[in-house]
Amino acid sequence: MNNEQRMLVSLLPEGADGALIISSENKRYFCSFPSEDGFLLITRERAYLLVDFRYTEDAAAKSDGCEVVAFESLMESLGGIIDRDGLHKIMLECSAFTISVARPIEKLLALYGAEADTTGELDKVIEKLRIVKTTAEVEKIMKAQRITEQALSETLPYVKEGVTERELELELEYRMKKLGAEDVSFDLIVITGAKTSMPHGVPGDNKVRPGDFITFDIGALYEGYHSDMTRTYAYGQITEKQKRVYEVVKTAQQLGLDAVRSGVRCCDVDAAARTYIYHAGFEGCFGHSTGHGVGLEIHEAPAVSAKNEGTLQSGMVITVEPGIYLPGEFGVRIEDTVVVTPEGCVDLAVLPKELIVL
Ligand SMILES: [Mn+2]
Repeated sequence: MNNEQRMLVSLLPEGADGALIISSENKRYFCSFPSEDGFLLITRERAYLLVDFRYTEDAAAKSDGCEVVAFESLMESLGGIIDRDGLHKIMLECSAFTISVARPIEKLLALYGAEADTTGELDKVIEKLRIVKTTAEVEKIMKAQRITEQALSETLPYVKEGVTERELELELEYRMKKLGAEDVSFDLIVITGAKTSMPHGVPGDNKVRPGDFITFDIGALYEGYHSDMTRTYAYGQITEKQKRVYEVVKTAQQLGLDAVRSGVRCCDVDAAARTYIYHAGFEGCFGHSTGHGVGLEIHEAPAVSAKNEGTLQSGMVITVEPGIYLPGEFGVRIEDTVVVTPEGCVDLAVLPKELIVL
């Protein structure tokens, strides 16, 4: 067993004999092998990674702290372990199981006089472990961030009148992968002109035109870890209103960053950015939360939102990304990913945030 597995076991409630994990992110977290199919069963004594023939060789080479079990029938194989190890209560990773998989497992366990815990308690335990990152995890997020910024720097010279959002998006993806990313972190957002008022607009055939804002909300995936960053640039001459909105967002984002420190409530970081935007006359134009955790998933705990009264802890990795969106006109968002520290935070993004006219 490895350290992560032992930590999980130490947090299992009394009476639980093991945890059945199905998501590739959590398999990666607990045994370094993110297979899409099969299960990772972590008991109090040992861990089993159940994989089929397609993955056995790779799993044996890359997995950590577990016994690789090659199965022909997943259910028979799982049943055999439950029976042999005398397991009575197994907690399921509820957020990852579909009903069509969970029901047969409950039936299987019942055959051996065992039961499944489907309360979601295991998900809470795992969240508690994953919410604070180790140095090794932060290094991977930082590497993903370096790739993202390098790719964006290499792509900016391609921003010219007539180039499309899709072309810029492809250029970014190509460069990220060439720089060592295993994938993009999410469907990259590269939007121009009036479409920048849509926080999650999809790149299309819009061509860059003078007077446009261009928003890049982008990230790379590196060894399973995500990065997340947004920069908004101007192309050609923009209006006074555009400049003012940009400055309001930039200041709000800095106020959000300034509020980050271990012990501070997430809702207070949200409020620091939000209040400034609202007081500047843009109430109703910032309809998403200020940030979110980043790690093996692009959006994970903690939510940096008005509703979350939980406090930040050192080692959490979160985004600070306020925006102002004016439908039919334009939008601006600026986002950094930061590591929470006792004194404040370490900003993983280094690209400037002053208004840049391309
Ligand atoms: Mn984000």
